[in-house]
Amino acid sequence: PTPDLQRTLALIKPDVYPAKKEEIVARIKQAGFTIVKESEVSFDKEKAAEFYKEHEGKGFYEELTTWMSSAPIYALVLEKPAAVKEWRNLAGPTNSNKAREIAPHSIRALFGTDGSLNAVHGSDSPASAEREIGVVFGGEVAGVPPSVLNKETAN
Ligand code: DGI
Repeated sequence: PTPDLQRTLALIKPDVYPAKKEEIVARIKQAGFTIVKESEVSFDKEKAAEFYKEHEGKGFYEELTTWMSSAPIYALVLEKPAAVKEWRNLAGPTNSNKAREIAPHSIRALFGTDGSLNAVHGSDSPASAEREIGVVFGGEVAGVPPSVLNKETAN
């Protein structure tokens, strides 16, 4: 049977990019993800607002979108069975201080600062992953991984 291969979006945020990029990418590979696509990207304010539109109106939205458009970031499309959940587990809790308490080996525990400067982003559902990959890279790498389609037609 075909494993439930999924894609998710990872971002290495301005607090740790570029300084910690190689260490973080090494952990991603170590955890068994395939990197389908990767690139430095720069969000302008409009792109950051589109990316984080679910948070529009919240107290931290202005600060978040200003920060994420203030410097280059590094974006990766990761593929693995259950990639969405697996990458969020490796990233750790949103707040890096909480991460250090309950997930000390997570990326946010190791590289993040606090509840807003937290090193990495991970999509929170397959639907979010598809939308976010589209926002960052355009449509061509979003959606069902071709490897799943290939396996389904091959077997
Ligand atoms: O999916 P996550 O990145 O773990 O968390 P999220 O989608 O709820 O929030 C997106 C980002 O916004 C998060 O990585 C950091 C920031 N953020 C979330 N909640 C707060 C926050 N920033 C501040 N300052 N305060 C918050 O309560």
